[in-house]
Amino acid sequence: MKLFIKLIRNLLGLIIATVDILTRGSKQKRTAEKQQSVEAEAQNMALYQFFACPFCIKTRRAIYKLNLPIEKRSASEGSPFRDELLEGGGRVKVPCLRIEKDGEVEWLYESSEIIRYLEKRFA
Ligand SMILES: N[C@@H](CCC(=O)N[C@@H](CS)C(=O)NCC(=O)O)C(=O)O
Repeated sequence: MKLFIKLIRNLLGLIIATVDILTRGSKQKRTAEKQQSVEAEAQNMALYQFFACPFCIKTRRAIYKLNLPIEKRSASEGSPFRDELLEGGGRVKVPCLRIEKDGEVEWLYESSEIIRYLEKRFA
């Protein structure tokens, strides 16, 4: 039964992820100079996520729209990034945005918080 529920969840996630890719529209446009500086800032971030998680899809959609090349790290079972997330952030819950700034590392959980943070910083 547990396996069946997991299968249905993954299937739904896959459908949502596909619909998202087909409907996400255009990316934010910036001058070449501004885009370059945004890309440099994005290098100090990484999104820990599951491919089919609806909260991760929502967050990836916002990242796409904001035109941010943030690295995506799968936190699925067996991935070394899962242990990294647990050690650094304290729990395996996705999405989680790892932000490195001025030598400090912040682990930001909650899709709405992550999107709010990115929109405030980059929109
Ligand atoms: N309110 C959270 C929900 C995140 C969430 O429930 N993520 C699930 C995957 S879809 C998860 O990480 N579950 C693992 C756990 O809670 O231990 C958000 O918006 O980010």
